[in-house]
Amino acid sequence: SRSGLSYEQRAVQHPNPLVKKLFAIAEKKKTNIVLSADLTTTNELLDIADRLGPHIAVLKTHIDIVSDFGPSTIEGLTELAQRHDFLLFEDRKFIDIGNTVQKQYKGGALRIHDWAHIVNASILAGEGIIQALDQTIRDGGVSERGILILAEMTSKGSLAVGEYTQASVEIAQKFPQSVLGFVSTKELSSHSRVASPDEDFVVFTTGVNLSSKGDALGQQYQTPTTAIEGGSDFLIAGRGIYAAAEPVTAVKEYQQAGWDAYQRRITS
Ligand code: S5P
Repeated sequence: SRSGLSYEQRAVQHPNPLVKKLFAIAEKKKTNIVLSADLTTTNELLDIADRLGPHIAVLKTHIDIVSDFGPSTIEGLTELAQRHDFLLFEDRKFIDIGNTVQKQYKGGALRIHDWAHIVNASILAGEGIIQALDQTIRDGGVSERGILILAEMTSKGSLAVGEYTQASVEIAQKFPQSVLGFVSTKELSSHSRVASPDEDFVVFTTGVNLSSKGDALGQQYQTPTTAIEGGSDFLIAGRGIYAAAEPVTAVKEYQQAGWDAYQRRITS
């Protein structure tokens, strides 16, 4: 792991062009925030993306919750991602057999591969799912596409622990061209039996909130500081930011907390 280096140093050393771009954005905008923009209409989604775009490195969508989804949703997101320099992450949580997942990724009404730089997948069904997504990425004719493996979950009673999490790491290591890293609550290199010294998987951590410990449906939160101290590289936050009375003020607080914690980690 290279979690003790600056984003700039990691950008220089990383072999994957999409990860290089992600680290370069973090360094330039001084942010490790991934906004979980769980808004349910195109207008609300694009409005929050435009207002908070300058403060985030990645915008994470659940595109299937947008009630009026259509071409203008994607055109708007793509235009804002370029204008404010952030990446798009569709939180699709692919989980099916490889053949089905390829269709869900490339086709359907959502055409996720066309517009989302990053997607995530679970390994419940075995490594074929990652093989399938990897194949689509390598044959897809579009550069800058990657996968995060959902190696843990933040919800109470999650079964993605122990050997399951370890298997997530081992499958990631077999597909280094397209697996960028993990969605997990902490750094996972200790779960690997065969970590190579120059691998640098990126850790995205969800369940991040500055003022709440959880919700009524099992979500469990930690703070930006504890997440970064635990080895997280990018903080995924949703309601803590977009549902705040002043989302712009809130995103700046998360941005500062996440950035300061990362600087402390790499200088200590
Ligand atoms: O383990 C997980 C993985 C994910 S991707 N726990 C999560 O909460 N998520 C997602 O992160 C979830 O689907 C939601 O979009 C976001 C958390 O939102 P928040 O409002 O609780 O910050």
